[in-house]
Amino acid sequence: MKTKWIMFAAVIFSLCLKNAVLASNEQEFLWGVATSAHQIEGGDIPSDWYEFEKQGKAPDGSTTEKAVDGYNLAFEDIKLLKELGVNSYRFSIEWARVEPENNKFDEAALKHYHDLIVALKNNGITPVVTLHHFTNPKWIADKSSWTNKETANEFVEYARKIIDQNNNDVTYWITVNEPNVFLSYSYIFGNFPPYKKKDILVYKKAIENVFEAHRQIYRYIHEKNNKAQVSIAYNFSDFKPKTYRLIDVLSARICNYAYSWYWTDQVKNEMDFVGINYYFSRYVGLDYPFSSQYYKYTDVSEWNQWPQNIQPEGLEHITLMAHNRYKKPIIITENGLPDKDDDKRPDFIKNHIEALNTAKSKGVEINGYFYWSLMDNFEWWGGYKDKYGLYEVDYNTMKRRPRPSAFYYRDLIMNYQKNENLSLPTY
Ligand code: IFM
Repeated sequence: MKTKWIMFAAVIFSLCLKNAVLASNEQEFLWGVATSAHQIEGGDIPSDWYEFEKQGKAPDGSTTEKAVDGYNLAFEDIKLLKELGVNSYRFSIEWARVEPENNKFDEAALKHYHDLIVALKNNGITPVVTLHHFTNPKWIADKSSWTNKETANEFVEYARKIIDQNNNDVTYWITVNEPNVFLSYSYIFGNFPPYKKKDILVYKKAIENVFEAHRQIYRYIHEKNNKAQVSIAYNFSDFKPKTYRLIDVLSARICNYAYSWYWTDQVKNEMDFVGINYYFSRYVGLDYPFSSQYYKYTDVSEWNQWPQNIQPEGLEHITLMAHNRYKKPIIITENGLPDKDDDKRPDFIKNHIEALNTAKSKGVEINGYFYWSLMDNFEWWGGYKDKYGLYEVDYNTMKRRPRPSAFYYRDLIMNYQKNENLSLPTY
Protein backbone atom coordinates (compact mmCIF):
# COMPACT_ATOMS: atom_id res chain seq x y z
CA MET A 1 0.00 0.00 0.00
CA LYS A 2 2.81 2.37 1.06
CA THR A 3 4.74 1.59 -2.16
CA LYS A 4 1.63 2.45 -4.20
CA TRP A 5 1.42 5.86 -2.53
CA ILE A 6 5.12 6.49 -3.11
CA MET A 7 4.73 5.59 -6.77
CA PHE A 8 1.65 7.80 -7.10
CA ALA A 9 3.52 10.74 -5.50
CA ALA A 10 6.50 10.13 -7.78
CA VAL A 11 4.30 10.26 -10.89
CA ILE A 12 2.62 13.50 -9.72
CA PHE A 13 6.01 15.01 -8.87
CA SER A 14 7.49 14.14 -12.27
CA LEU A 15 4.44 15.57 -14.08
CA CYS A 16 4.73 18.82 -12.12
CA LEU A 17 8.44 18.96 -12.80
CA LYS A 18 7.88 18.44 -16.51
CA ASN A 19 5.27 21.20 -16.63
CA ALA A 20 7.50 23.49 -14.63
CA VAL A 21 10.36 22.83 -17.05
CA LEU A 22 8.11 23.49 -20.05
CA ALA A 23 6.67 26.63 -18.50
CA SER A 24 10.07 27.98 -17.58
CA ASN A 25 11.39 27.05 -21.00
CA GLU A 26 9.12 29.66 -22.53
CA GLN A 27 10.90 32.34 -20.51
CA GLU A 28 14.41 31.20 -21.15
CA PHE A 29 16.63 32.78 -23.74
CA LEU A 30 15.70 30.96 -26.94
CA TRP A 31 18.67 29.06 -28.29
CA GLY A 32 17.54 27.58 -31.54
CA VAL A 33 17.91 26.63 -35.15
CA ALA A 34 15.61 27.51 -38.04
CA THR A 35 14.29 25.83 -41.19
CA SER A 36 11.43 26.40 -43.60
CA ALA A 37 8.96 23.89 -44.98
CA HIS A 38 9.53 24.23 -48.71
CA GLN A 39 13.29 24.15 -48.29
CA ILE A 40 13.40 20.87 -46.42
CA GLU A 41 10.15 18.94 -46.70
CA GLY A 42 9.95 17.68 -50.27
CA GLY A 43 6.69 17.00 -52.09
CA ASP A 44 5.31 20.52 -51.81
CA ILE A 45 3.64 19.96 -55.14
CA PRO A 46 0.63 22.30 -54.81
CA SER A 47 2.91 25.36 -54.37
CA ASP A 48 3.83 28.13 -56.80
CA TRP A 49 7.53 27.43 -56.28
CA TYR A 50 7.18 23.79 -57.26
CA GLU A 51 5.55 24.93 -60.47
CA PHE A 52 8.45 27.32 -61.03
CA GLU A 53 10.99 24.55 -60.40
CA LYS A 54 9.18 22.21 -62.82
CA GLN A 55 9.77 24.81 -65.53
CA GLY A 56 13.51 24.54 -64.81
CA LYS A 57 13.67 28.08 -63.46
CA ALA A 58 15.12 27.32 -60.03
CA PRO A 59 18.90 27.53 -59.51
CA ASP A 60 20.72 24.69 -61.31
CA GLY A 61 17.39 23.42 -62.52
CA SER A 62 16.95 21.84 -59.10
CA THR A 63 13.57 20.91 -57.67
CA THR A 64 12.24 20.30 -54.20
CA GLU A 65 10.52 17.10 -55.18
CA LYS A 66 12.48 15.36 -52.45
CA ALA A 67 14.29 18.31 -50.87
CA VAL A 68 15.81 16.67 -47.78
CA ASP A 69 12.73 14.59 -46.98
CA GLY A 70 12.00 16.81 -44.01
CA TYR A 71 8.26 16.07 -43.99
CA ASN A 72 8.72 12.32 -43.57
CA LEU A 73 11.66 12.72 -41.22
CA ALA A 74 10.20 15.56 -39.13
CA PHE A 75 9.84 13.47 -35.98
CA GLU A 76 13.21 11.75 -36.44
CA ASP A 77 14.84 15.16 -36.82
CA ILE A 78 13.83 16.07 -33.28
CA LYS A 79 16.77 13.87 -32.28
CA LEU A 80 19.09 16.32 -34.03
CA LEU A 81 17.61 19.16 -32.01
CA LYS A 82 18.15 17.20 -28.82
CA GLU A 83 21.69 16.41 -29.83
CA LEU A 84 22.34 20.14 -30.33
CA GLY A 85 20.84 20.98 -26.95
CA VAL A 86 18.72 23.80 -28.40
CA ASN A 87 15.60 24.75 -26.44
CA SER A 88 13.65 26.07 -29.44
CA TYR A 89 13.03 25.32 -33.08
CA ARG A 90 11.78 27.76 -35.71
CA PHE A 91 10.05 26.04 -38.62
CA SER A 92 7.29 26.92 -41.03
CA ILE A 93 3.90 25.47 -41.84
CA GLU A 94 3.35 25.08 -45.57
CA TRP A 95 0.18 26.83 -46.66
CA ALA A 96 0.04 24.91 -49.97
CA ARG A 97 0.24 21.59 -48.16
CA VAL A 98 -2.41 22.47 -45.61
CA GLU A 99 -4.78 24.06 -48.13
CA PRO A 100 -3.91 22.57 -51.53
CA GLU A 101 -7.20 23.84 -52.97
CA ASN A 102 -9.15 26.91 -52.02
CA ASN A 103 -11.03 26.14 -48.82
CA LYS A 104 -10.15 22.44 -48.88
CA PHE A 105 -7.97 21.76 -45.89
CA ASP A 106 -5.89 18.63 -45.72
CA GLU A 107 -6.64 17.10 -42.33
CA ALA A 108 -3.59 14.83 -42.42
CA ALA A 109 -1.27 17.79 -43.00
CA LEU A 110 -2.94 19.79 -40.22
CA LYS A 111 -2.50 16.84 -37.90
CA HIS A 112 1.12 16.40 -38.93
CA TYR A 113 2.04 19.96 -37.94
CA HIS A 114 0.01 19.80 -34.73
CA ASP A 115 1.68 16.53 -33.75
CA LEU A 116 5.07 18.03 -34.51
CA ILE A 117 4.37 20.99 -32.23
CA VAL A 118 3.27 18.68 -29.44
CA ALA A 119 6.26 16.39 -29.94
CA LEU A 120 8.63 19.36 -29.75
CA LYS A 121 7.04 20.52 -26.51
CA ASN A 122 7.20 17.03 -25.05
CA ASN A 123 10.91 17.15 -25.77
CA GLY A 124 11.31 20.49 -23.96
CA ILE A 125 11.68 22.40 -27.23
CA THR A 126 9.71 25.63 -27.72
CA PRO A 127 8.14 25.78 -31.19
CA VAL A 128 8.48 29.07 -33.05
CA VAL A 129 6.00 28.82 -35.89
CA THR A 130 6.23 30.70 -39.19
CA LEU A 131 3.00 30.87 -41.18
CA HIS A 132 4.42 32.02 -44.52
CA HIS A 133 7.95 31.47 -45.74
CA PHE A 134 8.17 32.62 -49.39
CA THR A 135 5.86 30.07 -51.03
CA ASN A 136 2.16 30.30 -51.89
CA PRO A 137 -0.37 27.70 -52.92
CA LYS A 138 -0.65 27.51 -56.69
CA TRP A 139 -4.33 28.48 -56.53
CA ILE A 140 -3.25 31.73 -54.87
CA ALA A 141 -0.69 32.33 -57.64
CA ASP A 142 -3.45 31.75 -60.18
CA LYS A 143 -5.37 34.61 -58.58
CA SER A 144 -2.34 36.95 -58.96
CA SER A 145 -0.93 36.25 -55.50
CA TRP A 146 -0.32 39.13 -53.12
CA THR A 147 -1.42 41.87 -55.48
CA ASN A 148 -4.95 40.62 -55.02
CA LYS A 149 -6.65 41.92 -51.88
CA GLU A 150 -8.42 38.58 -51.52
CA THR A 151 -5.07 36.89 -50.87
CA ALA A 152 -4.78 38.73 -47.57
CA ASN A 153 -8.20 37.36 -46.56
CA GLU A 154 -7.35 33.85 -47.75
CA PHE A 155 -4.10 33.93 -45.81
CA VAL A 156 -5.88 35.10 -42.67
CA GLU A 157 -8.39 32.24 -43.05
CA TYR A 158 -5.61 29.69 -43.34
CA ALA A 159 -3.76 31.27 -40.40
CA ARG A 160 -6.89 31.13 -38.22
CA LYS A 161 -7.20 27.44 -38.91
CA ILE A 162 -3.62 26.86 -37.74
CA ILE A 163 -4.01 29.16 -34.75
CA ASP A 164 -7.29 27.59 -33.60
CA GLN A 165 -5.65 24.20 -33.64
CA ASN A 166 -2.36 25.18 -32.00
CA ASN A 167 -2.77 28.30 -29.93
CA ASN A 168 -2.61 26.39 -26.63
CA ASP A 169 0.76 24.98 -27.60
CA VAL A 170 2.44 27.88 -29.40
CA THR A 171 3.58 31.14 -27.82
CA TYR A 172 5.89 32.42 -30.59
CA TRP A 173 4.45 33.15 -34.01
CA ILE A 174 6.10 34.67 -37.08
CA THR A 175 3.38 35.59 -39.55
CA VAL A 176 5.59 36.20 -42.59
CA ASN A 177 9.25 35.61 -43.31
CA GLU A 178 11.26 38.40 -44.94
CA PRO A 179 8.48 40.24 -46.76
CA ASN A 180 11.12 42.78 -47.82
CA VAL A 181 12.95 40.00 -49.66
CA PHE A 182 10.22 37.86 -51.15
CA LEU A 183 8.12 40.79 -52.37
CA SER A 184 11.15 42.53 -53.89
CA TYR A 185 12.20 39.38 -55.72
CA SER A 186 8.64 38.74 -56.86
CA TYR A 187 7.75 42.24 -58.06
CA ILE A 188 10.96 44.22 -58.60
CA PHE A 189 13.79 41.85 -59.55
CA GLY A 190 11.42 39.39 -61.18
CA ASN A 191 13.16 36.15 -60.28
CA PHE A 192 10.66 34.69 -57.80
CA PRO A 193 7.14 33.79 -58.89
CA PRO A 194 5.20 35.67 -60.29
CA TYR A 195 8.34 37.22 -61.91
CA LYS A 196 7.16 40.80 -62.19
CA LYS A 197 9.92 43.29 -62.93
CA LYS A 198 10.13 46.82 -61.54
CA ASP A 199 6.39 46.93 -61.13
CA ILE A 200 6.29 49.54 -58.39
CA LEU A 201 2.52 49.96 -58.22
CA VAL A 202 1.90 46.27 -58.03
CA TYR A 203 4.75 45.96 -55.50
CA LYS A 204 3.15 48.58 -53.28
CA LYS A 205 -0.20 46.82 -53.41
CA ALA A 206 1.41 43.52 -52.46
CA ILE A 207 3.18 45.15 -49.50
CA GLU A 208 -0.11 46.62 -48.26
CA ASN A 209 -1.84 43.27 -48.52
CA VAL A 210 0.89 41.42 -46.63
CA PHE A 211 0.81 43.97 -43.82
CA GLU A 212 -2.97 43.98 -43.68
CA ALA A 213 -2.93 40.20 -43.27
CA HIS A 214 -0.24 40.48 -40.59
CA ARG A 215 -2.27 43.00 -38.59
CA GLN A 216 -5.38 40.84 -38.65
CA ILE A 217 -3.48 37.72 -37.64
CA TYR A 218 -1.66 39.62 -34.90
CA ARG A 219 -4.96 40.71 -33.40
CA TYR A 220 -6.51 37.27 -33.78
CA ILE A 221 -3.65 35.54 -31.96
CA HIS A 222 -3.77 38.07 -29.13
CA GLU A 223 -7.52 37.66 -28.72
CA LYS A 224 -6.86 33.97 -28.13
CA ASN A 225 -3.74 34.28 -26.02
CA ASN A 226 -2.62 37.53 -24.51
CA LYS A 227 0.76 36.06 -23.64
CA ALA A 228 1.56 35.23 -27.28
CA GLN A 229 4.63 36.76 -28.90
CA VAL A 230 3.95 37.65 -32.52
CA SER A 231 6.12 39.32 -35.13
CA ILE A 232 7.50 39.28 -38.65
CA ALA A 233 11.04 38.08 -39.44
CA TYR A 234 12.71 40.78 -41.56
CA ASN A 235 15.90 40.53 -43.49
CA PHE A 236 18.19 43.25 -42.16
CA SER A 237 21.42 44.44 -43.65
CA ASP A 238 23.57 47.13 -42.11
CA PHE A 239 24.15 49.74 -44.82
CA LYS A 240 27.26 51.75 -44.09
CA PRO A 241 28.72 54.68 -46.01
CA LYS A 242 31.73 53.64 -48.07
CA THR A 243 33.39 57.00 -47.31
CA TYR A 244 32.61 59.81 -44.89
CA ARG A 245 31.47 62.07 -47.72
CA LEU A 246 28.08 63.49 -46.91
CA ILE A 247 26.58 61.99 -50.03
CA ASP A 248 27.64 58.46 -49.05
CA VAL A 249 26.43 58.96 -45.50
CA LEU A 250 23.08 60.07 -46.86
CA SER A 251 22.93 57.13 -49.25
CA ALA A 252 23.51 54.72 -46.39
CA ARG A 253 20.69 56.34 -44.41
CA ILE A 254 18.34 56.10 -47.35
CA CYS A 255 19.24 52.46 -47.91
CA ASN A 256 18.72 51.59 -44.25
CA TYR A 257 15.32 53.23 -44.37
CA ALA A 258 14.22 51.67 -47.66
CA TYR A 259 15.50 48.20 -46.79
CA SER A 260 14.46 48.02 -43.16
CA TRP A 261 12.63 50.80 -41.35
CA TYR A 262 10.13 51.52 -44.12
CA TRP A 263 8.89 47.98 -43.55
CA THR A 264 9.14 47.63 -39.79
CA ASP A 265 7.61 51.07 -39.09
CA GLN A 266 4.38 49.99 -40.73
CA VAL A 267 3.68 47.35 -38.12
CA LYS A 268 5.49 48.81 -35.14
CA ASN A 269 2.31 48.59 -33.06
CA GLU A 270 1.70 45.02 -34.13
CA MET A 271 4.95 43.36 -33.20
CA ASP A 272 5.83 42.04 -29.77
CA PHE A 273 9.50 41.67 -30.63
CA VAL A 274 11.66 42.63 -33.58
CA GLY A 275 12.51 39.53 -35.62
CA ILE A 276 15.90 39.99 -37.25
CA ASN A 277 17.32 37.76 -39.97
CA TYR A 278 20.90 38.92 -40.43
CA TYR A 279 23.48 37.67 -42.89
CA PHE A 280 25.75 40.53 -43.97
CA SER A 281 26.31 44.27 -44.22
CA ARG A 282 26.89 46.48 -47.24
CA TYR A 283 29.02 49.52 -47.88
CA VAL A 284 27.15 51.93 -50.09
CA GLY A 285 27.49 55.26 -51.80
CA LEU A 286 25.45 57.33 -54.16
CA ASP A 287 26.01 54.79 -56.91
CA TYR A 288 24.35 51.94 -55.02
CA PRO A 289 23.03 49.57 -56.28
CA PHE A 290 24.88 50.00 -59.58
CA SER A 291 28.40 49.92 -58.26
CA SER A 292 30.25 46.65 -58.04
CA GLN A 293 32.53 48.19 -55.43
CA TYR A 294 30.08 48.48 -52.64
CA TYR A 295 31.33 45.56 -50.61
CA LYS A 296 34.22 46.01 -48.34
CA TYR A 297 35.59 42.52 -48.13
CA THR A 298 36.54 41.45 -44.69
CA ASP A 299 36.13 37.72 -44.82
CA VAL A 300 34.08 36.32 -47.63
CA SER A 301 31.87 33.25 -47.62
CA GLU A 302 31.19 30.97 -50.54
CA TRP A 303 27.68 32.30 -51.05
CA ASN A 304 26.62 31.53 -54.51
CA GLN A 305 24.94 34.63 -55.75
CA TRP A 306 27.38 37.30 -54.65
CA PRO A 307 30.30 37.50 -52.30
CA GLN A 308 29.12 37.76 -48.77
CA ASN A 309 30.75 39.77 -46.04
CA ILE A 310 31.15 38.23 -42.65
CA GLN A 311 30.46 41.17 -40.40
CA PRO A 312 29.21 40.49 -36.89
CA GLU A 313 29.52 44.18 -36.01
CA GLY A 314 26.68 44.82 -38.46
CA LEU A 315 24.43 42.68 -36.27
CA GLU A 316 25.41 44.65 -33.20
CA HIS A 317 24.64 47.91 -35.00
CA ILE A 318 21.28 46.72 -36.30
CA THR A 319 20.14 45.50 -32.90
CA LEU A 320 21.14 48.86 -31.39
CA MET A 321 19.27 50.77 -34.08
CA ALA A 322 16.17 48.58 -33.72
CA HIS A 323 16.30 48.95 -29.95
CA ASN A 324 16.54 52.74 -30.14
CA ARG A 325 13.73 52.92 -32.65
CA TYR A 326 11.19 50.55 -31.07
CA LYS A 327 12.25 49.83 -27.49
CA LYS A 328 11.10 46.25 -27.96
CA PRO A 329 12.85 42.95 -27.32
CA ILE A 330 14.74 41.45 -30.21
CA ILE A 331 15.00 37.88 -31.42
CA ILE A 332 17.57 36.92 -34.02
CA THR A 333 15.28 34.73 -36.08
CA GLU A 334 18.00 33.74 -38.60
CA ASN A 335 21.77 34.07 -38.86
CA GLY A 336 23.94 31.68 -40.82
CA LEU A 337 26.62 30.97 -43.35
CA PRO A 338 26.97 28.69 -46.37
CA ASP A 339 30.23 26.89 -45.63
CA LYS A 340 30.54 23.37 -46.96
CA ASP A 341 34.01 22.87 -45.49
CA ASP A 342 32.78 24.11 -42.15
CA ASP A 343 35.97 26.04 -41.52
CA LYS A 344 34.46 29.49 -41.02
CA ARG A 345 31.16 28.58 -39.39
CA PRO A 346 32.30 28.11 -35.75
CA ASP A 347 33.92 31.55 -35.68
CA PHE A 348 30.97 33.00 -37.53
CA ILE A 349 28.62 31.78 -34.79
CA LYS A 350 30.90 32.80 -31.96
CA ASN A 351 31.51 36.29 -33.32
CA HIS A 352 27.84 36.94 -33.92
CA ILE A 353 26.92 35.80 -30.42
CA GLU A 354 29.64 38.05 -29.04
CA ALA A 355 28.26 40.95 -31.06
CA LEU A 356 24.90 40.31 -29.40
CA ASN A 357 26.60 40.24 -26.02
CA THR A 358 28.06 43.66 -26.74
CA ALA A 359 24.67 44.97 -27.82
CA LYS A 360 23.19 43.55 -24.66
CA SER A 361 25.79 45.30 -22.52
CA LYS A 362 24.61 48.53 -24.19
CA GLY A 363 21.04 47.96 -23.04
CA VAL A 364 19.49 45.99 -25.91
CA GLU A 365 17.06 43.28 -24.82
CA ILE A 366 17.84 40.16 -26.84
CA ASN A 367 15.63 37.17 -26.21
CA GLY A 368 16.78 34.57 -28.69
CA TYR A 369 19.17 33.44 -31.40
CA PHE A 370 18.34 30.99 -34.22
CA TYR A 371 21.11 29.62 -36.39
CA TRP A 372 20.13 29.15 -40.05
CA SER A 373 20.00 26.30 -40.65
CA LEU A 374 19.58 23.03 -38.82
CA MET A 375 20.60 21.17 -41.96
CA ASP A 376 21.50 21.63 -45.61
CA ASN A 377 18.48 22.44 -47.70
CA PHE A 378 17.16 23.92 -50.91
CA GLU A 379 18.32 27.51 -51.31
CA TRP A 380 16.22 30.00 -53.26
CA TRP A 381 19.30 31.47 -54.93
CA GLY A 382 21.74 28.58 -54.86
CA GLY A 383 19.75 25.33 -55.10
CA TYR A 384 21.53 22.58 -53.19
CA LYS A 385 25.01 24.06 -53.59
CA ASP A 386 24.83 26.43 -50.65
CA LYS A 387 25.43 24.46 -47.48
CA TYR A 388 24.08 26.31 -44.49
CA GLY A 389 23.54 23.23 -42.33
CA LEU A 390 24.94 22.39 -38.94
CA TYR A 391 24.06 18.94 -40.26
CA GLU A 392 25.28 17.84 -43.66
CA VAL A 393 22.69 15.92 -45.67
CA ASP A 394 23.55 13.13 -48.08
CA TYR A 395 21.03 13.84 -50.84
CA ASN A 396 20.91 10.18 -51.90
CA THR A 397 20.35 8.51 -48.58
CA MET A 398 18.95 11.60 -46.77
CA LYS A 399 21.23 10.73 -43.86
CA ARG A 400 22.06 13.67 -41.62
CA ARG A 401 25.60 13.94 -40.28
CA PRO A 402 26.70 16.60 -37.80
CA ARG A 403 29.40 18.95 -39.01
CA PRO A 404 31.96 19.92 -36.36
CA SER A 405 30.16 23.25 -35.99
CA ALA A 406 27.09 21.40 -34.70
CA PHE A 407 29.14 20.33 -31.69
CA TYR A 408 30.64 23.78 -31.49
CA TYR A 409 27.16 25.34 -31.28
CA ARG A 410 26.07 22.72 -28.74
CA ASP A 411 29.07 23.49 -26.51
CA LEU A 412 28.60 27.21 -26.89
CA ILE A 413 24.98 26.94 -25.76
CA MET A 414 25.98 24.76 -22.82
CA ASN A 415 28.70 27.18 -21.88
CA TYR A 416 26.42 30.17 -21.98
CA GLN A 417 23.79 28.36 -19.97
CA LYS A 418 26.26 27.34 -17.26
CA ASN A 419 28.47 30.37 -16.95
CA GLU A 420 26.72 33.12 -15.10
CA ASN A 421 29.49 35.60 -15.88
CA LEU A 422 28.42 35.62 -19.50
CA SER A 423 25.43 37.82 -19.76
CA LEU A 424 23.53 36.38 -22.70
CA PRO A 425 21.79 33.17 -21.70
CA THR A 426 18.97 34.13 -19.32
CA TYR A 427 16.94 37.27 -19.01
O1 IFM B 1 17.44 30.19 -46.88
C1 IFM B 1 17.13 31.52 -46.70
C2 IFM B 1 15.85 31.66 -45.90
O2 IFM B 1 14.79 30.99 -46.49
C3 IFM B 1 15.47 33.11 -45.78
N1 IFM B 1 16.59 33.87 -45.26
C4 IFM B 1 17.86 33.72 -45.91
C5 IFM B 1 18.22 32.25 -45.97
C6 IFM B 1 19.61 32.07 -46.61
O3 IFM B 1 19.64 32.51 -47.92
